[in-house]
Amino acid sequence: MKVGLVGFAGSGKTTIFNTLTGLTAEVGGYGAREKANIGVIKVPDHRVDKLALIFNPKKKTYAEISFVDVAGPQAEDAEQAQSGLDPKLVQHMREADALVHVVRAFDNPILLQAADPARDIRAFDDELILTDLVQIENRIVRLKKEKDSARESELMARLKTALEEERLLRDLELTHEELAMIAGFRFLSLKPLLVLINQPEEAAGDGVPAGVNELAESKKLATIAMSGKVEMEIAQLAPEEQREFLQAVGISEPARDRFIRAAYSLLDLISFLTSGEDECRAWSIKRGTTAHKAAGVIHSDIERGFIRAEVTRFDDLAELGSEARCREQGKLKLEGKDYIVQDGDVAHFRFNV
Ligand SMILES: Nc1nc2c(ncn2[C@@H]2O[C@H](COP(=O)(O)OP(=O)(O)OP(=O)(O)O)[C@@H](O)[C@H]2O)c(=O)[nH]1
Ligand SMILES: [Mg+2]
Repeated sequence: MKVGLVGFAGSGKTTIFNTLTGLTAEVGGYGAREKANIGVIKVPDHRVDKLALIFNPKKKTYAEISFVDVAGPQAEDAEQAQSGLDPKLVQHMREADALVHVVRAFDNPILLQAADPARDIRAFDDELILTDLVQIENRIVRLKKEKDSARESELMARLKTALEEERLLRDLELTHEELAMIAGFRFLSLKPLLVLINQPEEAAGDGVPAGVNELAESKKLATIAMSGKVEMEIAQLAPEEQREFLQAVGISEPARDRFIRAAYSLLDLISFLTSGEDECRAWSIKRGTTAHKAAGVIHSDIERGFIRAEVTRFDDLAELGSEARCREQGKLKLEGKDYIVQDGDVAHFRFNV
Protein backbone atom coordinates (compact mmCIF):
# COMPACT_ATOMS: atom_id res chain seq x y z
CA MET A 1 0.00 0.00 0.00
CA LYS A 2 1.32 3.43 -0.95
CA VAL A 3 0.37 6.36 1.24
CA GLY A 4 0.95 10.00 0.31
CA LEU A 5 1.43 12.47 3.16
CA VAL A 6 -0.06 15.73 1.96
CA GLY A 7 -1.08 19.09 3.38
CA PHE A 8 -0.04 22.70 3.57
CA ALA A 9 3.53 23.84 4.22
CA GLY A 10 4.58 23.57 7.85
CA SER A 11 1.68 21.31 8.86
CA GLY A 12 4.15 18.69 10.06
CA LYS A 13 4.16 16.15 7.22
CA THR A 14 7.87 15.40 7.48
CA THR A 15 7.59 15.20 11.27
CA ILE A 16 4.77 12.66 10.88
CA PHE A 17 6.80 10.86 8.20
CA ASN A 18 9.67 10.48 10.69
CA THR A 19 7.30 9.34 13.42
CA LEU A 20 5.75 6.63 11.26
CA THR A 21 8.88 5.37 9.50
CA GLY A 22 11.46 5.86 12.27
CA LEU A 23 13.62 7.72 9.73
CA THR A 24 15.19 11.13 10.32
CA ALA A 25 14.34 13.32 7.34
CA GLU A 26 15.00 17.01 7.90
CA VAL A 27 12.00 18.92 9.25
CA GLY A 28 11.21 22.61 8.99
CA GLY A 29 11.98 22.83 5.27
CA TYR A 30 8.92 25.01 4.62
CA GLY A 31 8.26 23.84 1.12
CA ALA A 32 11.72 24.79 -0.09
CA ARG A 33 12.93 21.34 -1.00
CA GLU A 34 11.96 19.59 -4.22
CA LYS A 35 12.98 16.16 -3.02
CA ALA A 36 10.40 13.65 -1.79
CA ASN A 37 11.01 11.60 1.35
CA ILE A 38 10.29 7.93 0.83
CA GLY A 39 10.06 5.29 3.54
CA VAL A 40 8.60 1.84 4.12
CA ILE A 41 7.28 0.21 7.26
CA LYS A 42 6.42 -3.39 7.94
CA VAL A 43 2.98 -4.02 9.34
CA PRO A 44 3.50 -5.97 12.58
CA ASP A 45 1.47 -9.21 12.46
CA HIS A 46 1.76 -11.78 15.24
CA ARG A 47 0.23 -14.36 12.88
CA VAL A 48 3.29 -14.28 10.64
CA ASP A 49 5.50 -14.81 13.70
CA LYS A 50 3.38 -17.73 14.87
CA LEU A 51 3.35 -19.36 11.42
CA ALA A 52 7.12 -19.02 11.32
CA LEU A 53 7.33 -21.00 14.56
CA ILE A 54 5.23 -23.76 12.99
CA PHE A 55 6.86 -23.89 9.54
CA ASN A 56 10.37 -22.69 10.34
CA PRO A 57 10.69 -20.94 6.96
CA LYS A 58 13.78 -19.35 5.40
CA LYS A 59 12.01 -16.02 5.35
CA LYS A 60 9.27 -14.07 7.16
CA THR A 61 7.56 -11.34 5.17
CA TYR A 62 5.15 -8.78 6.56
CA ALA A 63 2.75 -6.60 4.64
CA GLU A 64 4.24 -3.18 3.93
CA ILE A 65 3.09 0.40 3.80
CA SER A 66 5.24 2.83 1.87
CA PHE A 67 5.12 6.55 2.47
CA VAL A 68 5.94 9.48 0.28
CA ASP A 69 6.24 12.96 1.79
CA VAL A 70 6.55 16.03 -0.41
CA ALA A 71 6.70 19.65 0.66
CA GLY A 72 3.24 21.25 0.56
CA PRO A 73 1.84 24.49 -0.84
CA GLN A 74 1.64 27.62 1.33
CA ALA A 75 -1.84 27.87 2.83
CA GLU A 76 -2.00 31.64 2.11
CA ASP A 77 -1.25 31.12 -1.58
CA ALA A 78 -3.92 28.44 -1.90
CA GLU A 79 -6.64 31.01 -1.34
CA GLN A 80 -5.69 32.93 -4.47
CA ALA A 81 -4.55 30.14 -6.78
CA GLN A 82 -6.91 29.15 -9.54
CA SER A 83 -5.05 26.30 -11.16
CA GLY A 84 -4.90 23.57 -8.53
CA LEU A 85 -1.83 21.95 -7.03
CA ASP A 86 1.76 21.97 -8.29
CA PRO A 87 2.20 19.28 -11.00
CA LYS A 88 5.19 17.69 -9.25
CA LEU A 89 3.23 17.28 -6.05
CA VAL A 90 0.23 16.00 -8.02
CA GLN A 91 2.39 13.36 -9.67
CA HIS A 92 3.37 11.94 -6.29
CA MET A 93 -0.22 12.08 -5.12
CA ARG A 94 -1.51 10.21 -8.16
CA GLU A 95 0.76 7.27 -7.43
CA ALA A 96 -0.63 6.86 -3.91
CA ASP A 97 -3.39 4.39 -3.01
CA ALA A 98 -4.47 6.66 -0.19
CA LEU A 99 -3.80 10.21 0.93
CA VAL A 100 -3.19 11.34 4.47
CA HIS A 101 -3.96 15.00 4.92
CA VAL A 102 -1.74 16.28 7.74
CA VAL A 103 -3.61 19.19 9.30
CA ARG A 104 -1.91 21.66 11.61
CA ALA A 105 -3.63 22.11 14.97
CA PHE A 106 -0.57 23.73 16.62
CA ASP A 107 0.49 27.35 16.28
CA ASN A 108 3.61 27.57 14.16
CA PRO A 109 5.49 30.83 14.85
CA ILE A 110 6.87 30.95 11.32
CA LEU A 111 3.46 30.81 9.64
CA LEU A 112 1.24 33.87 9.46
CA GLN A 113 -2.02 32.07 10.04
CA ALA A 114 -3.08 30.75 13.44
CA ALA A 115 -4.01 27.07 13.55
CA ASP A 116 -7.49 26.40 12.18
CA PRO A 117 -7.89 22.74 11.24
CA ALA A 118 -11.40 23.10 9.81
CA ARG A 119 -10.26 25.91 7.50
CA ASP A 120 -7.32 23.85 6.25
CA ILE A 121 -9.44 20.74 5.70
CA ARG A 122 -11.85 22.71 3.52
CA ALA A 123 -9.07 24.57 1.73
CA PHE A 124 -7.19 21.39 0.87
CA ASP A 125 -10.35 19.69 -0.36
CA ASP A 126 -10.81 22.72 -2.62
CA GLU A 127 -7.32 22.15 -4.00
CA LEU A 128 -8.14 18.52 -4.79
CA ILE A 129 -11.37 19.57 -6.46
CA LEU A 130 -9.71 22.29 -8.51
CA THR A 131 -6.92 19.97 -9.65
CA ASP A 132 -9.43 17.34 -10.81
CA LEU A 133 -11.61 19.96 -12.43
CA VAL A 134 -8.76 21.31 -14.56
CA GLN A 135 -7.94 17.76 -15.67
CA ILE A 136 -11.55 16.98 -16.54
CA GLU A 137 -12.01 20.20 -18.47
CA ASN A 138 -8.96 19.36 -20.57
CA ARG A 139 -10.33 15.91 -21.20
CA ILE A 140 -13.71 17.26 -22.26
CA VAL A 141 -12.05 19.52 -24.83
CA ARG A 142 -10.18 16.55 -26.24
CA LEU A 143 -13.25 14.31 -26.30
CA LYS A 144 -15.09 16.78 -28.52
CA LYS A 145 -12.64 15.91 -31.28
CA GLU A 146 -13.05 12.15 -30.87
CA LYS A 147 -15.68 9.86 -32.33
CA ASP A 148 -17.58 7.32 -30.23
CA SER A 149 -16.92 9.23 -27.05
CA ALA A 150 -20.54 9.74 -26.03
CA ARG A 151 -20.42 7.60 -22.91
CA GLU A 152 -17.23 9.06 -21.59
CA SER A 153 -18.38 12.59 -22.45
CA GLU A 154 -21.58 12.06 -20.52
CA LEU A 155 -19.66 10.75 -17.50
CA MET A 156 -17.09 13.56 -17.61
CA ALA A 157 -19.83 16.16 -17.79
CA ARG A 158 -21.44 14.62 -14.71
CA LEU A 159 -18.14 14.63 -12.80
CA LYS A 160 -17.52 18.22 -13.82
CA THR A 161 -20.90 19.30 -12.49
CA ALA A 162 -20.25 17.54 -9.19
CA LEU A 163 -16.86 19.19 -8.77
CA GLU A 164 -18.34 22.59 -9.59
CA GLU A 165 -20.80 21.97 -6.77
CA GLU A 166 -17.73 21.37 -4.56
CA ARG A 167 -18.40 17.68 -4.20
CA LEU A 168 -15.44 15.30 -4.04
CA LEU A 169 -15.44 12.48 -6.57
CA ARG A 170 -15.09 9.88 -3.83
CA ASP A 171 -18.47 10.99 -2.44
CA LEU A 172 -20.31 10.24 -5.67
CA GLU A 173 -22.02 6.96 -6.28
CA LEU A 174 -20.25 5.57 -9.31
CA THR A 175 -20.76 2.11 -10.75
CA HIS A 176 -17.93 -0.39 -11.15
CA GLU A 177 -18.06 0.25 -14.85
CA GLU A 178 -17.82 4.02 -14.43
CA LEU A 179 -14.95 3.64 -11.98
CA ALA A 180 -13.13 1.41 -14.45
CA MET A 181 -13.68 4.01 -17.18
CA ILE A 182 -11.96 6.77 -15.15
CA ALA A 183 -9.35 4.65 -13.30
CA GLY A 184 -6.58 5.80 -15.64
CA PHE A 185 -7.00 9.45 -14.65
CA ARG A 186 -6.19 8.73 -10.99
CA PHE A 187 -8.26 11.68 -9.83
CA LEU A 188 -7.12 13.08 -6.50
CA SER A 189 -10.54 13.64 -4.97
CA LEU A 190 -11.42 10.02 -5.74
CA LYS A 191 -8.67 8.66 -3.51
CA PRO A 192 -9.44 7.49 0.02
CA LEU A 193 -8.29 10.19 2.43
CA LEU A 194 -7.47 10.12 6.12
CA VAL A 195 -7.36 13.42 7.99
CA LEU A 196 -4.51 13.44 10.50
CA ILE A 197 -4.85 16.19 13.08
CA ASN A 198 -1.34 17.22 14.14
CA GLN A 199 -1.86 18.31 17.73
CA PRO A 200 0.14 20.78 19.83
CA GLU A 201 2.41 19.10 22.41
CA GLU A 202 0.07 19.81 25.30
CA ALA A 203 -2.73 17.90 23.54
CA ALA A 204 -0.55 14.92 22.61
CA GLY A 205 -2.91 12.38 24.18
CA ASP A 206 -6.17 14.05 23.12
CA GLY A 207 -8.60 12.92 20.46
CA VAL A 208 -9.79 14.89 17.45
CA PRO A 209 -11.05 18.38 18.53
CA ALA A 210 -14.84 18.74 18.70
CA GLY A 211 -15.12 21.30 15.89
CA VAL A 212 -13.19 19.06 13.54
CA ASN A 213 -15.29 16.06 14.55
CA GLU A 214 -18.45 17.85 13.49
CA LEU A 215 -16.99 18.79 10.13
CA ALA A 216 -15.63 15.28 9.66
CA GLU A 217 -19.04 13.81 10.33
CA SER A 218 -20.77 16.07 7.84
CA LYS A 219 -18.11 15.39 5.21
CA LYS A 220 -17.84 11.66 6.08
CA LEU A 221 -14.11 11.98 6.74
CA ALA A 222 -11.96 9.44 8.55
CA THR A 223 -9.79 11.12 11.21
CA ILE A 224 -6.94 10.38 13.57
CA ALA A 225 -5.14 12.71 16.00
CA MET A 226 -1.56 12.71 17.24
CA SER A 227 1.18 15.17 18.06
CA GLY A 228 3.86 14.67 15.46
CA LYS A 229 6.52 16.44 17.46
CA VAL A 230 5.95 14.45 20.66
CA GLU A 231 5.55 11.16 18.82
CA MET A 232 8.70 11.75 16.79
CA GLU A 233 10.71 12.31 19.96
CA ILE A 234 9.21 9.16 21.47
CA ALA A 235 9.82 7.12 18.32
CA GLN A 236 13.52 7.96 18.56
CA LEU A 237 13.87 6.66 22.17
CA ALA A 238 14.88 3.12 23.20
CA PRO A 239 11.86 0.77 23.42
CA GLU A 240 11.74 0.59 27.28
CA GLU A 241 11.90 4.36 27.56
CA GLN A 242 9.16 4.70 24.96
CA ARG A 243 6.57 2.94 27.13
CA GLU A 244 7.29 5.14 30.14
CA PHE A 245 7.17 8.28 28.09
CA LEU A 246 3.90 7.35 26.38
CA GLN A 247 2.28 6.81 29.77
CA ALA A 248 3.65 10.07 31.13
CA VAL A 249 2.00 12.12 28.36
CA GLY A 250 -1.21 10.07 28.38
CA ILE A 251 -0.84 8.28 25.04
CA SER A 252 -2.27 4.77 25.17
CA GLU A 253 -0.69 3.31 22.04
CA PRO A 254 2.22 4.30 19.78
CA ALA A 255 1.25 6.47 16.81
CA ARG A 256 2.42 3.95 14.24
CA ASP A 257 0.13 1.17 15.52
CA ARG A 258 -2.86 3.50 15.62
CA PHE A 259 -2.04 4.79 12.18
CA ILE A 260 -1.83 1.33 10.65
CA ARG A 261 -5.24 0.41 12.07
CA ALA A 262 -6.78 3.64 10.76
CA ALA A 263 -5.28 3.09 7.30
CA TYR A 264 -6.51 -0.51 7.09
CA SER A 265 -9.97 0.53 8.15
CA LEU A 266 -10.01 3.47 5.70
CA LEU A 267 -9.07 1.22 2.79
CA ASP A 268 -11.15 -1.68 4.12
CA LEU A 269 -8.15 -3.99 4.00
CA ILE A 270 -7.76 -7.45 5.51
CA SER A 271 -4.78 -9.81 5.50
CA PHE A 272 -4.50 -13.40 4.41
CA LEU A 273 -1.43 -15.52 4.95
CA THR A 274 0.67 -17.97 3.03
CA SER A 275 2.95 -20.44 4.73
CA GLY A 276 5.58 -22.97 3.80
CA GLU A 277 9.21 -23.91 4.24
CA ASP A 278 10.40 -21.06 2.05
CA GLU A 279 8.36 -18.21 3.39
CA CYS A 280 5.60 -17.26 5.80
CA ARG A 281 3.94 -14.14 4.64
CA ALA A 282 1.03 -11.73 5.13
CA TRP A 283 -0.75 -10.19 2.12
CA SER A 284 -3.17 -7.28 2.31
CA ILE A 285 -6.26 -7.28 0.13
CA LYS A 286 -9.52 -5.43 0.02
CA ARG A 287 -12.31 -7.05 2.06
CA GLY A 288 -14.59 -9.00 -0.29
CA THR A 289 -11.79 -10.15 -2.63
CA THR A 290 -12.33 -13.58 -4.21
CA ALA A 291 -9.80 -16.40 -3.94
CA HIS A 292 -9.17 -16.01 -7.67
CA LYS A 293 -8.18 -12.35 -7.36
CA ALA A 294 -6.26 -12.91 -4.11
CA ALA A 295 -4.15 -15.48 -5.97
CA GLY A 296 -3.34 -12.77 -8.50
CA VAL A 297 -1.89 -10.58 -5.74
CA ILE A 298 0.77 -13.25 -5.25
CA HIS A 299 1.42 -13.84 -8.96
CA SER A 300 -0.51 -13.37 -12.18
CA ASP A 301 0.30 -16.98 -13.19
CA ILE A 302 -1.46 -18.30 -10.10
CA GLU A 303 -4.54 -16.25 -11.00
CA ARG A 304 -4.42 -17.38 -14.63
CA GLY A 305 -4.03 -21.07 -13.86
CA PHE A 306 -6.14 -21.09 -10.70
CA ILE A 307 -7.54 -24.52 -9.80
CA ARG A 308 -8.53 -24.20 -6.15
CA ALA A 309 -7.49 -22.80 -2.79
CA GLU A 310 -6.79 -24.92 0.27
CA VAL A 311 -7.73 -22.78 3.22
CA THR A 312 -7.13 -23.17 6.95
CA ARG A 313 -8.10 -20.59 9.53
CA PHE A 314 -5.06 -19.13 11.29
CA ASP A 315 -6.65 -19.81 14.70
CA ASP A 316 -7.12 -23.50 13.91
CA LEU A 317 -3.59 -23.83 12.65
CA ALA A 318 -2.19 -22.06 15.70
CA GLU A 319 -4.23 -24.28 18.01
CA LEU A 320 -3.60 -27.62 16.29
CA GLY A 321 0.03 -26.85 15.45
CA SER A 322 0.29 -28.36 11.97
CA GLU A 323 -1.45 -28.56 8.63
CA ALA A 324 -1.58 -32.35 8.89
CA ARG A 325 -3.63 -32.14 12.08
CA CYS A 326 -5.90 -29.51 10.54
CA ARG A 327 -6.52 -31.88 7.65
CA GLU A 328 -7.29 -34.78 10.01
CA GLN A 329 -9.76 -32.69 11.93
CA GLY A 330 -11.52 -31.42 8.84
CA LYS A 331 -10.22 -27.88 9.32
CA LEU A 332 -8.70 -27.63 5.87
CA LYS A 333 -11.27 -26.55 3.30
CA LEU A 334 -11.12 -26.67 -0.47
CA GLU A 335 -12.43 -23.47 -1.97
CA GLY A 336 -13.14 -22.42 -5.55
CA LYS A 337 -12.56 -19.22 -7.50
CA ASP A 338 -15.51 -17.35 -6.02
CA TYR A 339 -14.70 -18.00 -2.37
CA ILE A 340 -14.40 -14.70 -0.49
CA VAL A 341 -11.08 -14.65 1.34
CA GLN A 342 -11.37 -13.85 5.07
CA ASP A 343 -8.98 -12.04 7.38
CA GLY A 344 -6.66 -14.68 8.87
CA ASP A 345 -7.12 -17.31 6.17
CA VAL A 346 -3.97 -19.32 5.54
CA ALA A 347 -4.16 -20.25 1.88
CA HIS A 348 -2.37 -22.55 -0.53
CA PHE A 349 -3.31 -21.99 -4.14
CA ARG A 350 -3.26 -24.90 -6.59
CA PHE A 351 -2.71 -23.76 -10.15
CA ASN A 352 -1.70 -24.98 -13.54
CA VAL A 353 -0.19 -22.86 -16.33
N1 LIG B 1 4.43 22.55 18.23
C1 LIG B 1 4.47 21.61 17.31
N2 LIG B 1 5.28 21.78 16.27
C2 LIG B 1 5.32 20.84 15.33
C3 LIG B 1 4.52 19.67 15.38
N3 LIG B 1 4.76 18.93 14.28
C4 LIG B 1 5.67 19.63 13.57
N4 LIG B 1 6.02 20.77 14.21
C5 LIG B 1 7.00 21.78 13.76
O1 LIG B 1 6.51 22.42 12.61
C6 LIG B 1 7.60 22.72 11.71
C7 LIG B 1 7.30 22.15 10.33
O2 LIG B 1 7.29 20.75 10.42
P1 LIG B 1 7.57 19.86 9.12
O3 LIG B 1 7.34 18.44 9.54
O4 LIG B 1 8.86 20.18 8.50
O5 LIG B 1 6.37 20.36 8.18
P2 LIG B 1 6.03 19.93 6.69
O6 LIG B 1 4.58 19.76 6.62
O7 LIG B 1 6.86 18.77 6.29
O8 LIG B 1 6.42 21.21 5.86
P3 LIG B 1 6.78 21.34 4.28
O9 LIG B 1 7.69 20.21 3.97
O10 LIG B 1 7.43 22.67 4.15
O11 LIG B 1 5.48 21.28 3.54
C8 LIG B 1 8.84 22.13 12.35
O12 LIG B 1 9.53 23.17 12.99
C9 LIG B 1 8.30 21.14 13.35
O13 LIG B 1 9.17 20.97 14.42
C10 LIG B 1 3.67 19.51 16.51
O14 LIG B 1 2.96 18.52 16.66
N5 LIG B 1 3.68 20.52 17.45
MG1 LIG C 1 8.29 18.53 4.77
